[in-house]
Amino acid sequence: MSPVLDLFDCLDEAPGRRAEQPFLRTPGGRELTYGSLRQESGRFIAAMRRRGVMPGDRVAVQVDKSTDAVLLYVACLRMGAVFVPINVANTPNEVEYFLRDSQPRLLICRPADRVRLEPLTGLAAVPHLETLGADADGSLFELARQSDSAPAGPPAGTAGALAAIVYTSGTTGRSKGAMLTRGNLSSNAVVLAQAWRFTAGDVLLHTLPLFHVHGLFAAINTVLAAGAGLLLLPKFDAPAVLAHLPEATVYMGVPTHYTRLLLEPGLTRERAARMRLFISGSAPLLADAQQEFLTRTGHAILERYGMTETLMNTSNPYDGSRVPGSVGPPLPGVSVRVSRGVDGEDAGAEAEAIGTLEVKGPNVFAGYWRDPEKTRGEFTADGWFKTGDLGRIDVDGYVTIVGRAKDLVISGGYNVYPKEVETELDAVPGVLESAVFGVPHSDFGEGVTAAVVMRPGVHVSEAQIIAALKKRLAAYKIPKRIVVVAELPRNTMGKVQKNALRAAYASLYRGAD
Ligand code: MCA
Ligand code: AMP
Repeated sequence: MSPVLDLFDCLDEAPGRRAEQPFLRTPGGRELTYGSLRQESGRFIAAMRRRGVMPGDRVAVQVDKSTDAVLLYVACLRMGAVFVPINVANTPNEVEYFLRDSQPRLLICRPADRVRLEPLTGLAAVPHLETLGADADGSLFELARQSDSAPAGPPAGTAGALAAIVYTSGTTGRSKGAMLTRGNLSSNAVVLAQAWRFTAGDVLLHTLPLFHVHGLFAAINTVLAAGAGLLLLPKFDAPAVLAHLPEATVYMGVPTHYTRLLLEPGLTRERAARMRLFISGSAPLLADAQQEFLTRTGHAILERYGMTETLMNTSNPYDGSRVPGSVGPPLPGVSVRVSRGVDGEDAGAEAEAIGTLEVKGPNVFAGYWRDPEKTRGEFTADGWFKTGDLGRIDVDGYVTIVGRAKDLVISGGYNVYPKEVETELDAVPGVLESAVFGVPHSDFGEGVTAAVVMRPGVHVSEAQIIAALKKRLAAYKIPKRIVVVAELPRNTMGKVQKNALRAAYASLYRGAD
């Protein structure tokens, strides 16, 4: 593959890009052209420089989704700062860990969170705290408003320079910062824009959060790479999506978005008539949902497969067969192989063998922030990244994910690592031990579920345990149900048998969601 131009260094130089080309619009009436994207992000660059932010400095951001949040992201990338997005659902306890680990020069939070996050900046030695609201407000917004738009400066870096650190939990329960480079972001955006046939005439209806790879990189960077437009909604809401479909040409969502859209009688062929593409990812899309969507709208949802550490790996084709249940062939420049678990032992020759999927390509991250040991453990000796997903590749090169080797629950497109929840559960007074697992949930795909063993003679209610967890963990990680059991099922080695728990509680949410 030829080297890819840096997406952010050449923001306004892309072929065919004109300053008056629309970039972003909100239902509230905010509009940005590509010219004003450059101008307004330049004000955020100036504001951050006034707080001493230099290329390579981390900027941690926990703000509501808004036009200014997009401008701030673009500003960080243009000036070579390292963007560290934080889910707004994360509790101060979780945020403190991200700050201590990433050591940002600047933390930007919602105006209302300033009081509760200020003490953390002291604890984690973060030099500056500013705020950014969703309604053109906040101290950083004011600082930007009072600043002249600054140029990005010299090209921010080589393909290997760090662009973002995105935290992802792990099997040990401790979050790790995935280091994504400018080359990772640029190459993936260019490949996706081509694979999904984005043009300057496209409008992406954007309802995803801005603190994950899907809403941030797969969505916004692909739009930037094509010089296309965004219709930015503050969050996913099925009636709002239907209301705005006629103004858009592309939609990207997680399977829960599609299941919720299918519950709307207004989802019809006529509503979707102007759309050219619906894309799904982050979690498995059920073939039934795929089929029903096709019947209702005439559109075959295009499913793709990605990861925080690798950005997008595979995609069903734009032209050609979009196979329900498959995530499609590897994207151009990306290689995927099936390994049977021993480093370097490629099961590819044995057609359709199931094993762990391993990935190589310009999309694969540079490792975990300040954790070379963990990084080494996630790569094979011959340099492939171990995804922890189980899959097979058919004779036409299509990848199908059949399960996960990693202990992970995906709820509504959010990853929940059981170990992190178990650690907090075990710390609740009265709880002796716990096991967290996922079982089918018609809205979230999988529902986070816990089995707990209580200390003898102690009674703590499910509601009390949930209240204790909510102080520590983001709400989407909280088990939807906690069942009290006399003991956890274990194998002869003493290991908890989560399969047995998944089987025993498989119907827990049937009819209840
Ligand atoms: C919200 N809640 C959830 C979830 N979302 N519980 C479990 N799982 C969830 N995903 C809980 C809240 O904590 C709250 O609980 C209650 O539901 C209502 O919250 P609200 O914010 O109103 O929920 P919602 O608006 O209905 O959100 C559901 C959602 C959202 C729209 C599906 O979760 C979402 O936008 N998901 C997308 C996540 C995403 O972008 N993933 C990409 C990761 P309580 O009432 O108790 O407070 S990137 C990735 O995976 C890779 C790279 C890839 O391939 O893309
Ligand atoms: P994250 O760590 O949040 O980036 O989530 C990445 C994980 O989401 C992958 O390792 C897969 O397990 C899962 N995932 C993403 N896209 C898909 C998909 N289309 N089908 C099944 N699982 C997916």
